[in-house]
Amino acid sequence: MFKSGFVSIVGRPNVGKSTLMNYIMGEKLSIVSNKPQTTRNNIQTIKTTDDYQMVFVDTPGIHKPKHKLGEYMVNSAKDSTKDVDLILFLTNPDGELGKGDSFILESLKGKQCPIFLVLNKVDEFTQDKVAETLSKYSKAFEFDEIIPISAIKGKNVDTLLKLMVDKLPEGPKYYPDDMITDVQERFVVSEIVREKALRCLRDEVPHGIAVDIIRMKKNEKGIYHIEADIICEKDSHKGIIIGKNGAVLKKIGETSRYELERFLRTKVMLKLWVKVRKEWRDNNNLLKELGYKNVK
Ligand SMILES: Nc1nc2c(ncn2[C@@H]2O[C@H](COP(=O)(O)OP(=O)(O)OP(=O)(O)O)[C@@H](O)[C@H]2O)c(=O)[nH]1
Ligand SMILES: [Mg+2]
Repeated sequence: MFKSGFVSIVGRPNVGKSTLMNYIMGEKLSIVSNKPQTTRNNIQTIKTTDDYQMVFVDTPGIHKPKHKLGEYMVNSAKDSTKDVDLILFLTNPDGELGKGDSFILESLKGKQCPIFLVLNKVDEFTQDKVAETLSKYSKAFEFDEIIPISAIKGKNVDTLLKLMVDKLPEGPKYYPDDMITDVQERFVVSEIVREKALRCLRDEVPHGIAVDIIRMKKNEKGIYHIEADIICEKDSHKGIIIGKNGAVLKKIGETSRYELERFLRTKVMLKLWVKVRKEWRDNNNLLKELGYKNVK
């Protein structure tokens, strides 16, 4: 019997949703950073084996939105839980059940599909905290399974995967065997640059940046020429992104190029510019241009 189904991964920002999906896929398809609100779109990846096909939806962290981009992100995450076969609710075992998680759990009440509680980052917390968290969460919501894991170390992820496969219904192959994601190459390229920028920047800037690929062309020698704008909200941010003597921008460029070459499996020439677009996160037209589709 062949099994298949859709699995949505939801939770607050920064709990490790993208890290978990990448680990299960064995490939980095969704960007990761230690800053909250890293993922901005639902990113679908597909794992196909002889026995099953699982389609994962990595989602933006659910938070209180402060601008249109935030609303788009939270709506995307919530939409992902409609019509799926399984929901993984991720959180961290810090012993608390705060407002953010209560809000998400409230929105999951009444869903027909199984819901797992996945306590990620057990490597960072004591056994006591894990136990305390388990008891608080299992009182607040009736989960179908509860699994403590470490997505970064892969601890217990095999067990989680087995439990997930158990819950999958019998079904067809929705996608061809060799398809691992539904996102376009150009999107991954812009995300790689955004991730490197997030990682090179101080806390006040990251939420306010976007990356726009303005050119991406392979020449006859197989070398990719890529040009991209890093868009920020303020002149002062532009200065920070460029850095003293261009040092920060250079580092963003170098680290991006390294990963882009691995991803595209060829040499890459990368040019980056920094542009200021005041309040772009509240500008519908700019949001659409930047690929945040269906902004209301
Ligand atoms: N110690 C530890 N850190 C982890 C683990 N999983 C993820 N992280 C770290 O937590 C941070 C956030 O990880 P992400 O995967 O980007 O989290 P996310 O839930 O996708 O975040 P958003 O996209 O912002 O909603 C990164 O610095 C990860 O390296 C884990 O199991 N243990
Ligand atoms: Mg993420």
